Amino acid sequence: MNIEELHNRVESGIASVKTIEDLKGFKLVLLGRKGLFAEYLDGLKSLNKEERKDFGREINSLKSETEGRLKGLEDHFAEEERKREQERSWIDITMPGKIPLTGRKHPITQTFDEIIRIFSSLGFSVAEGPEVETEHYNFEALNIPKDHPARDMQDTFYIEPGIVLRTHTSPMQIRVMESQLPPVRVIVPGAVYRCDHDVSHTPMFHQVEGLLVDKGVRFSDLKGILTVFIHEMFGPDTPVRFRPSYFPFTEPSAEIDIGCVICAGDGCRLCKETGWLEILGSGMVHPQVLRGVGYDPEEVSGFAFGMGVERIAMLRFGIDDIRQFYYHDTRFLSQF
Ligand code: 2NM
Repeated sequence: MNIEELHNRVESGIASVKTIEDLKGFKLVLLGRKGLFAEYLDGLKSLNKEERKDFGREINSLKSETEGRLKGLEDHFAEEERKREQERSWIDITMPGKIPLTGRKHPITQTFDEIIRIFSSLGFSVAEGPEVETEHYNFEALNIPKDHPARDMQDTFYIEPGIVLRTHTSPMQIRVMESQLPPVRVIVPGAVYRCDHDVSHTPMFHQVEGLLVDKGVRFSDLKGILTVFIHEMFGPDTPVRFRPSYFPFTEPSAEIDIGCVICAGDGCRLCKETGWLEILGSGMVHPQVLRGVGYDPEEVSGFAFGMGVERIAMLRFGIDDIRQFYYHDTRFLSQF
């Protein structure tokens, strides 16, 4: 019985183990039921009692030493596998997350919302009406005579004779007055259409017009309400100026300017060196318009006003080309 040889086979076997699979195979060869150690222990039977005791002790001691070393190797491979797994599943928790794309309101919608919020707080209700209108509601009822330049084919989109795309939202104010008695306190937001297209005009744009009719309404009411609106919209320190003007549907009429948001009155390209920006048209509703809807101008009076939403949005957000609103470029629109 050659213990030396068994010893050598253990050593060379362990030295050749490179992987966990090698180890399993080698373990079977050494320690399996029909393995080398089993064979050696079996061989003890052919020895006499004395030799059996000595060899038995040596084999068993080599066996338990070998088992220990194989266990050590097993632990070593398990630890290496654990490290590899850790490496594979490592997550850098300092990496920035993926930011989900979120939609947002169009700057024109945001501006509508703000205008509506302010007038709602002042007791105005909101009415909307048709974009395809009759010439009667769009012009006649508003005291715009047949030969008025606003009627020109160049400005108005005609659908068919007598039917137009509304050029302002005022026809809806007429419809509101026809449908109820004073007091009337309403704003009309919506899309309007004019045949015009350049840096400062798009063929479709948006307006909010407003109307207040009651007993004893005076020009000072117009001034008060619209000054509050401007100070809410552009800040409480915004300078306001009322300038005489003309509209067929109001008398007297005034255009309302605010101090230039760019140069604060010093004069620049935006305000054409005047220091002022026009943002509202307004006036006392013409007696002819009141009579047309069946109101008695001796009994009631009112003021009306109108503003371009794109223009207000451009001033609020510092946008210099109105067409930017309608290119649908989300890189542009997502800035607001
Ligand atoms: C403006 C300016 C001044 C206006 C007048 C009316 C109505 F229906 F009462 F006659 N609606 N809107 C009006 C008045 C509109 O926009 C620049």
